[in-house]
Amino acid sequence: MKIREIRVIVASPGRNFVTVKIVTDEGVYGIGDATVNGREKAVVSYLEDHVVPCLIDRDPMRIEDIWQYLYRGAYWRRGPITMAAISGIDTALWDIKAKVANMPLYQLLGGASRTRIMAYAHAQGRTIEDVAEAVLAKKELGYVAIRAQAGVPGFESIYGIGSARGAKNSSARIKKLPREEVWSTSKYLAHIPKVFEKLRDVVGWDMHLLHDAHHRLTPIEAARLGKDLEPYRLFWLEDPVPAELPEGYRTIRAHTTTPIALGEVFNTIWDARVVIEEQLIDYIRTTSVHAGGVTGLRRIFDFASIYNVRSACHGPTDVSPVAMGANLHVDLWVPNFGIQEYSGYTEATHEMFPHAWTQDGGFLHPGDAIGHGVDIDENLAEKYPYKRSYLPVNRLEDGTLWHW
Ligand code: CS2
Ligand code: MG
Repeated sequence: MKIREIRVIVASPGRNFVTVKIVTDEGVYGIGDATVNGREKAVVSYLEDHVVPCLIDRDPMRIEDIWQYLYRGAYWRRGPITMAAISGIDTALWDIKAKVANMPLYQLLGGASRTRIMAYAHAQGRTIEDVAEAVLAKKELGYVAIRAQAGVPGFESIYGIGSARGAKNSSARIKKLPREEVWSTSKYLAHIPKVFEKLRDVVGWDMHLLHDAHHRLTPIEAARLGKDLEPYRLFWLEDPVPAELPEGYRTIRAHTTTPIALGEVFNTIWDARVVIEEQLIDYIRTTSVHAGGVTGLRRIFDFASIYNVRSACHGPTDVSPVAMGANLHVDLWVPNFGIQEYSGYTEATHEMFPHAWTQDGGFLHPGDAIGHGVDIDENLAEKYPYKRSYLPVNRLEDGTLWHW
């Protein structure tokens, strides 16, 4: 079997997605997600200009060799663009291999370790009452784990609660440039414990509550937040501190028993090494599209398993239904499974990516179709052309650029 053609499809059924389709000389094909939110075209060029020409006529069964060829062979290793390109190719190759083997991907990985996959939903609101209402609405849908994000009094727009009506620079939105938000760590730290106090009052204790700090704190601030949230027994506190300096997590760990989750911007096992090896985190949140496909993800989760760190694939709306499908196969197999993020898709996205994976209340399953079970409708994709779009940026009240 040989790789005959690789197509890179960019479409925007509500948001931009980059999808790789590898077609073999025997007609079997595979699909992979290669989306990097706000930098989509860089991955397209990396694939079309540099990767695709090297793979034509290669044997698609040699997944590991192709992974190593693209990782080691490029000399310039790691980084979100390179690794998303490798991820797209790798996931498509696993799809092909599982189709040839005539089995769902999770069988090829070693078979199911569980019957269903616990997912967490997002709930958000500007006021504490709004968040409580949003959490109850997700509970009604059958979720047993919910991430709660709240507005901070005095700020128009903040991470996780969407762009407010009055968001500062609406002219930026009209020009489709990054929106700018304002942030104050001290106001946030004073407010968030009150949010979770109220949420426990409202939903009780038989519900997993999660919170995402989106890399905005210093280690000692995160340690304080972890301590202040201890009475509310969070499932986790996510991304408290940027992980360029993983040693900072030692401070957090030394001060709080609130579980810590990290990894959505990690690309490789090397990014995750210190925090896993020193048991500084409880959940590793890498995802197939950003951490080297099924091959990369499996390697990270296996490594994490010997340090009591559990899996928690990143799964926001910018991780396409293709990567979601691949994640779910890994989730069903992985012995040290923790949880899967699921924040849903637009109807157009579901339609453009027909998928075998299913949702039942707060639980997901990859399905039993052969391969990873997700396809792309290329005719529909043509109807949704790429739209330039950016993530917001964040500034402190005095204008200093801060982490978004
Ligand atoms: C987030 C993401 O899902 C999450 O936990 O942190 O929404 C993240 O901001 C986006 O994926 C960035 O593209
Ligand atoms: Mg996050």
